[in-house]
Amino acid sequence: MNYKQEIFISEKKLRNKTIIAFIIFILLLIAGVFIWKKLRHQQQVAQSPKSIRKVLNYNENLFSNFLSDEHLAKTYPKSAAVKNVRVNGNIGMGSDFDPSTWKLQLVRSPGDTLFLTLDDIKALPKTEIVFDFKCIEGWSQITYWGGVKFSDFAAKYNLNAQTQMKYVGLVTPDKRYYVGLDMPSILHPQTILCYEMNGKPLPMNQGYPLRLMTTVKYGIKDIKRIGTIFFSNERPPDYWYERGYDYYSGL
Ligand SMILES: Nc1nc2c(c(=O)[nH]1)N[C@H]1C(S)=C(S)[C@@H](COP(=O)(O)O)O[C@H]1N2
Ligand SMILES: [Mo]
Repeated sequence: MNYKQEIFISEKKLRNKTIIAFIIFILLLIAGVFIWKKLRHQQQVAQSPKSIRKVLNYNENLFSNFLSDEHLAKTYPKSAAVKNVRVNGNIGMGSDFDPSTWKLQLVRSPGDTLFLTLDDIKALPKTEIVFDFKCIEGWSQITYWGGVKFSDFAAKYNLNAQTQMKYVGLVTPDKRYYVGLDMPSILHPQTILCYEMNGKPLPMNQGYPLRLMTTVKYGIKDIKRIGTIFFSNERPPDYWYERGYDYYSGL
């Protein structure tokens, strides 16, 4: 090979390499555009209201199937419950109260109030629960309670229309302490109208004759000494909400 031939061959090689590199470049460009278009399409699908609705429906199902009914708070054996249950909060618990004349006022609608005795309530199926009670102030205790599931109570007193509403309000007989709960929380299988603690009637300072007990809220919602129960589509007044706490106070 002479000098000229050598230059010619290497020029040819170089040209071939350039062509191959160019083809690869074009192919990659096409692939890039293709992938980009595909991604953009997927994003548009994801952003369309229809698919957001789908995701929401999916979440809704997830919540109603897995959380509200199946999502039960951890429970404990009775032996794990403390004997000395802390007493916290005495608003609406004044001594001007005669338990012997107490009746629960169940306001089914304005002008339709049932007056129920403790025996009426005790006649319903009893539910017991041992769980870790939590006060919003930062302490907790494993405690043991007995009463009737609010949902059983609602079934017994034909509260079908009432439980279609959004909220329940509960008030002490002197109206000084009051709470509002969203309907799913009051109908939760671990929410009870409670008349026993540690297998005995509620002590006076813990809400005798009847208090609320729920695993889905902080203790502020567990109103002691219930006088009246009513239903509403508006948020019922709530003592601690009025003082800056979260209305739902959920756990
Ligand atoms: N009537 C009434 N119920 C009440 C209160 C209250 O001050 N008055 N305090 C609440 C708070 S903040 C807590 S933590 C629990 C405490 O219940 P216990 O005293 O049985 O421990 O009751 C709740 N129910
Ligand atoms: Mo509390």
